[in-house]
Amino acid sequence: MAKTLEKHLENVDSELASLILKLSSVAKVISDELPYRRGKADTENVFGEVQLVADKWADQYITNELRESGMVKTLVSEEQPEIVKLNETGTFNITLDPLDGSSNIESNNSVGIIIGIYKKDLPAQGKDMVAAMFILYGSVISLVYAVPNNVSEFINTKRGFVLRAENIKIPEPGILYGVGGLKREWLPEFKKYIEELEKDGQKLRYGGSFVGDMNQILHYGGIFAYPELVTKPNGKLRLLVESNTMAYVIKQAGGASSTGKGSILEVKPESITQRVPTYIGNKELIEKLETALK
Ligand code: P6P
Repeated sequence: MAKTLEKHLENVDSELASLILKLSSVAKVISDELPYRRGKADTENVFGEVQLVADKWADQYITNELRESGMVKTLVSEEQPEIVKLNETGTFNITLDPLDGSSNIESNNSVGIIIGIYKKDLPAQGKDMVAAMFILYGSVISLVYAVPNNVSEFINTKRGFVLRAENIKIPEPGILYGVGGLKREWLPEFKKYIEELEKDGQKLRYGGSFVGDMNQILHYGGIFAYPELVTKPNGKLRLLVESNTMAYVIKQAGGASSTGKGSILEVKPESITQRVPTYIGNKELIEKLETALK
C-alpha cells in the first residue's frame, strides 16, 4: 500500500516534517472552504491587484494556523505589505502565495498554494531555502514537497495524502511551453526563441496559474515563462512568494531557472515585493533561452 505523507516524512527533519504536515491539513480546510469564499473583496493587495474573498481568507487562515503552530518566526505573503512577525522562537521563515491563480476560481481552473521554507531571515536568496512545497487544487488535491535532490508528490485520498511518486525528475526532452504576458509585449529575441520551440514541436499549455502551469512542466517537461516585457522589464511574478519557490522545486527535479541572465535562486532580493522575469524548465531549454536573450 502506498505510503502516507506522514510515513514519508519520517526521513525528514522532525520539525520540518511537522510543518509540512501542518500545511497539508491547512490545505484540506481551504479546499473545503473555497465553494463559500467566492467573489471580489473590496480591497487591493500591495501590487494593486483586486483581492478576492478567497485570497484574503486563505491568507488570514494560513497566517493564524502558522502563528498557533509556534514553528514560524516570520511570514512574507503576497497578500500582506510587510513581513509578518509570528513567533520570536519559531525555527522557520515562510514565503507564501496563499491562493495562487485565484482569478481562475471564477472559471474553476487550477489554483493552489505556494510555500517556501527557510531558516535564514527573509528576504533571503532562493538557494537558501531548506524546502519548498505547493498544493494544487485540480481534479484531485495534490501536494508536492521538495528537499535537496528529492521531489515527492502526494494525492489526497480517503487515507489522507498518499505518495504518488518520489525522486521525481523533470522528463527530458520536455514537450510543453507556457508563456504569460501579451505576445506583442514580448522581446523580439524571446519571440524568436518561442518560434524555434514551436518548430521543434513543443505544445502550448498555459492555464493562467503559476502553480498549475509549473506542475505541468514538472510532469511533462518543457519551459514556463512569465518573461521580461517591453512595458514590464521585470515581468509579473514575485521573486520571493512565487518564482523562487518553483525554481527551487524544479531545480531539485533536475531542471533549471533563469531571470534571463542567471539562476533565479541566485538573485539577491532588494525588497519583499520584487518582481523577476521568470523562466523555469528543462536545463537544455533554459541554456538555449539565455543564449537567445544575450
Ligand atoms: P496573466 C496569478 O495571478 C499569477 O500571479 C500567476 O499565478 C500566473 O502565472 C500569472 O499571474 C497569470 O498572469 O497575465 O496571464 O493573467
